[in-house]
Order: sequence, then C-alpha cells, then structure tokens
Amino acid sequence: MAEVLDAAAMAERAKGEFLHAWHGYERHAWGHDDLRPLSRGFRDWYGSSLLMTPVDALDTMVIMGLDECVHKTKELILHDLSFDQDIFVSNFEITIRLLGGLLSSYQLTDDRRLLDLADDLGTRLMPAFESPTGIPYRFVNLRTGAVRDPETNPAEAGTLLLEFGTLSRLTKRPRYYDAAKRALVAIYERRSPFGLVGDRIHAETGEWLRFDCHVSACIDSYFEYQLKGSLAFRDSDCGRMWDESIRAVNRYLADEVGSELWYAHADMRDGKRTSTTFGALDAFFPAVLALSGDIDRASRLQASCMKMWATHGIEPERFDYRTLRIEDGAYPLRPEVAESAYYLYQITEDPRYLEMGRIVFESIVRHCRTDQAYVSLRDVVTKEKADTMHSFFLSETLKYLYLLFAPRDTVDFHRVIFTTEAHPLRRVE
Ligand code: DMJ
Repeated sequence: MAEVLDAAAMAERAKGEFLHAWHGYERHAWGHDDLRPLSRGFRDWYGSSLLMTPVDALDTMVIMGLDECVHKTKELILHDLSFDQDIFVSNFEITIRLLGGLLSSYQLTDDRRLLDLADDLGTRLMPAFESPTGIPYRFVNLRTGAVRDPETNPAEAGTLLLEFGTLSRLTKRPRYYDAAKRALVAIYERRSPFGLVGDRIHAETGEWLRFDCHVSACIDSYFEYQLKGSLAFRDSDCGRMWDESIRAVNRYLADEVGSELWYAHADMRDGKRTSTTFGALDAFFPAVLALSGDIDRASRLQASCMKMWATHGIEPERFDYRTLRIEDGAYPLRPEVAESAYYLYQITEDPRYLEMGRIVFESIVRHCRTDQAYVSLRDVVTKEKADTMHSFFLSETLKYLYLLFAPRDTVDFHRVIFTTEAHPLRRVE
C-alpha cells in the first residue's frame, strides 16, 4: 500500500534544509553575495557585495517563522547594504532578486527601512530605461547612472513590472510603474504578425537580433509578467497582451507528442518549428497556465516536466523531448518544477502535486546536499557537483517546497502575486 504523505513533516524537513543551506552561507560567505559551497568561500557578482543571498532569502525566513535568522539578516542588510557603489549591475537580476526581495520583506515585516532601501535602489536603476524605445539597457551604474549593453531580450526587458509597479504603489511615485510598463509594451508592440517574439532585441533601434521564440531563457518571464501584471494591478492592457500572447504560444509552440504536451521553439517570422528543446527553466510554464485558469494544459505540461525530472533522477537544464537527448546536463538548484507543483496544488488541491513535490525534494536532498550546504550539479547523469549555490535556491526552491507542504494559508495565494523570483507581493484589492 502506498505510504500516506505527511505534509506537516515534509514542511518541517524543507525548513530544516533551508536552515542547513543558510548556515553554510553564514559560516563561509556572511556579508557576501553567494556561497561557494565546495570551496567554502564566496562570490561577489560585481566585485563588492550587494548582499544578494541575504536579501533574496529574507522573506523565506519570515514565511518559515525563523525569527532569529530574520532579525540577524535584517540587521546585516540595514547596517551593511549600500547601493551607492560605482558598479554596473544587471537591471533585471537586481530588480528580481533585490528590489523584489526588499519589497516583499517590507510588506511582511512592516519595517519601513526596507522600503527606503527599495526606493533608493529603484531610483538608481531608473536610468536603464532611458533608451529611445523605452526598452531598458541591460546594465546600469548604480552611482553614476551610466548605461551599457543595449542588446537585450524580452525576459530582461519585460520582467520588471511587478517590482517597479509595487514600488510605485508603496511610494506613490508613478514613474516606476510607467517605465516598467512602457518596457513591457515596447517588446509586445514588436511582436511578429504571428504574435511571436524573438529572444534578442536592440534597445536603441528596437530591431530583433534573434528570431527564436519559446518559453525558455530570455523570453520566459516576459509572458509571466503580462499575466501577473494584469492580476496584480488589474491592468487591462497587460490582460490583453497576455491573451494575445498565449493564443500565439499555444498555436505555434505547443506540441502534442502522443498523449504528452510540450512547448517547442519556433521562428517568430513564420511560426515554423525550429527545435524540440525543453528545459528546467520552461518548467515555470505549468504555474503560469494554472494561474491563467488553463488547468488542463497546466497539468499535462507538469506531467511532462516530471518525466524530464525522472529520466535521470533530476532534471537537466535542457533536453530534446522527442529524442530525450540531453543538450545541457547541468542542474543549478532551479525551482520551477516545484513552483508549478505548488501553484497546481493551491488551485486544484489534488494530492498528486504533493507527491511530485516530495519526489523533487528527495532528489535534491539526495544529489545536491553536502555536509556544508547545497551544491549545483555539473551533470545530472554523473551527478558531478559544481561549486555554486544560487540565491534562488533559498528564495525560490525551498520556499515553494515549504509552501507546498505547509498549511494552505501560510501565504494567502489569492491575495498575493509571486514575482519571478518567488517574492510574494500584495495584489491590488
Ligand atoms: C530565477 O532567477 C528566476 O526565477 C528567473 O526568472 C529565472 N531563473 C531563476 C531560477 O531558475
């Protein structure tokens, strides 16, 4: 007889593994961006620290009720974090990890100093939007406001609205919302007659530099923020963009293989299929489909994602879903499949999704846990380890696994929208 899953015990285990990983960060990387778990050291993305892991992980600690960790981490952030640094940073990465992290932690703790930090950061990022098209440059200098790297993509340009929009709501300064929305619309307006977008675009000319359309890296969360923007802010333009985009995605990218549903790649210029590549990042799409109300496609695609997971006991970064040949065998502790299990469980209450979460959790513990923390895998076939523990492991992967098993009202799913980095922000009532 199948064992009955003890959700409360699983939630406690997820919390315990969060603490295990966090204590590794504390021991070897305190005050720095990321832990290097194998060499027991640290990495600062831009030479000096922006406290990437602490800021990204703070709301997970709050949600898990880890009061001592929250106190110590908040003190570190409030004492040590300064954005007045002469460094070029990625507008997208800093927005989703730091701006989103500060805003959700502010909403969860009511500590106004976190909002002040977010406001300062938002102001420093704003020059990135000053391009002729409104499509942001990829990099901006936090002190001087200088910009660089006009070659960007829909994901980096179009995944800013939840964070900048919430900052506008909380500070009553509309300029943040307006800039991020203009960027999203600027990409959308450049869709092809087939309703598709490419995966590289020039911020100054607005010309497409690559024509491959898919739901994977460089495009993924552009679609996500159309839907989530419409739900979070009741923004009907976002709703229209999502409706049109998802129609095109389902028409040109969805691929039925026997009884399985996958999402392929197609050329934005003619809608023709270019490859049958799918990967770990694409596994966010069942969550978005479920949130949009399309439970049928969401559950079928989630089954495909679990097949991808099961093939080697942990998912590869990319594989060909028709031949099962691995194209990139890394596993950098990504959250997407757990995220989709959480959404589907919240919406359907079907215990199958708890079981999927259990499988994902057990494999990560089995293959990625070390005595110090958690590591990425260089190769899911050999299980060779890599010396990185990205901040999203704490901000997303373990948060979604915990929330999947924790009491359903731990976070009020219907009153928040999770950003692409799993930071819950309150919806407009
Ligand atoms: C995260 O930084 C975000 O979820 C982003 O949208 C995609 N990649 C990682 C997690 O895999």
